[in-house]
Amino acid sequence: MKQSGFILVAFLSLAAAVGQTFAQNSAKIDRVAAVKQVKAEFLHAWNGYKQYCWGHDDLKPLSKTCRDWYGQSILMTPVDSLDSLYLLGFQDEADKTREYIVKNLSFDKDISVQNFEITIRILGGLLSSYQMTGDKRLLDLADDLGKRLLPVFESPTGMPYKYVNLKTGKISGAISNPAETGTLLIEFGTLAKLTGKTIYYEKAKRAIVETYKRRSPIGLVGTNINVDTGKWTNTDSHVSAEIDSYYEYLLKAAVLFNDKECRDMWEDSIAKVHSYLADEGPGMSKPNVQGREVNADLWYGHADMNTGKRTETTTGALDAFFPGLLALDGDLNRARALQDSMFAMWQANGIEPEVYNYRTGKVEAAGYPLRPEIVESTYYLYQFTKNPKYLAMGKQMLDDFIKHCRTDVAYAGLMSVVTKEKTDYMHSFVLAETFKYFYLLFAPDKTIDLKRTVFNTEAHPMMRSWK
Ligand code: DMJ
Repeated sequence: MKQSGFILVAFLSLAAAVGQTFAQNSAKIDRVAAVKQVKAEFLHAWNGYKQYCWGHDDLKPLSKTCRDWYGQSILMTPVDSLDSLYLLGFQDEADKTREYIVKNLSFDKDISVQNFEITIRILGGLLSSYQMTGDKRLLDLADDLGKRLLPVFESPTGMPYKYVNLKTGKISGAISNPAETGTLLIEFGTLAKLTGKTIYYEKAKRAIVETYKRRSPIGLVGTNINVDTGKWTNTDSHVSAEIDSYYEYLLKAAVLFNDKECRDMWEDSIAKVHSYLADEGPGMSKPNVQGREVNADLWYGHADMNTGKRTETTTGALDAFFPGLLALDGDLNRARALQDSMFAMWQANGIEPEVYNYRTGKVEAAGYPLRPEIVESTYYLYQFTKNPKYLAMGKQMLDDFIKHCRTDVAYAGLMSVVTKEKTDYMHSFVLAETFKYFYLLFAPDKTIDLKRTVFNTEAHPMMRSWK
């Protein structure tokens, strides 16, 4: 357990009271029934993708048309979904999908892809499915992909360019961000361990170290950085989009690879995040848009990375990974308090927005593209506390998710959490992550051994199968 200040202790009792009331008001959750429900809904979404877009990257569930990210398919949804199919127990479907992937997926394509997205979704998906099945063809695909992505690291700083052409190796995109320069080590490191090719580990490790090295004198990182010059082009610091999973991978690389340097970078960084980004204490929140009080007193906002001065009091759906990360680190006091805040943000509109101002209670970006982070945190909180309150929280989220986002053929994001108007897109992470974390929350406690397994940021489980 980490240190907590006086203020933290004071408001935690309030947050705990809120949590208790919620737990008391919640009927006991029937986990077996919830698992059944999650599996049925996962299948509904998967079948919709299959019916309308099999072989393409993603389904557009309202128009029932398809989207390929780069004009030709790299089987985004099948690869991203494969380990979920296995984990949720759809063995036959998974085996058929695996055969399809192995026969049809080729990276010998003249397309310029985004290294970060391809790494977390495709490389991560291939590696976890390889570990689940032992099918060496998946590891060969991962190795081929890894080799084609390697040119991204050839910048003067060692931090990766954003894009690379899979056929020619041509790189582009010098203005990047910590999430894209620092969210690679779990996948490249695992690839190194499984193939014996240490270069993968070395390149991704250097990228995260070089990002850390450029932290400000007060220990924060900004939003955008030029990988050619190493200079920041946007000094806004936070735990949200473009930075979030940089912090996630500092801790997770320490856990998965027992990497002491990553552990030290994490310890140093997280202390600075608490110092400069946390807003804590009673009375933090204003009444929400529907006029109800938001009972939560720990939030993480934005500050300038050089001065530490608060710039925004906004959070959102992406930030909701943070309670789970704190729980993984053993910081359960903050994790519990922040999870209560995030759930309050969810409850404000019956589903969470992309950007929420916790001082004013205003929704500042109303979309909800079916993000998983809050469910992920609920899963970690339950695993590390065994408090049934988190099962009840998760069930509420599941019911809201189904109510507002289900369509006749699959699931659709929301244009606005206020109006609940839908948008014509189902990201592959719905099957890779959102349903997986719902499933794991309600599944038997030991389904995943969190001592040996780390989830990459796309929820692909990487198992420490090496010494
Ligand atoms: C996913 O692709 C990953 O979780 C990533 O880290 C953030 N964005 C989406 C889900 O919201």
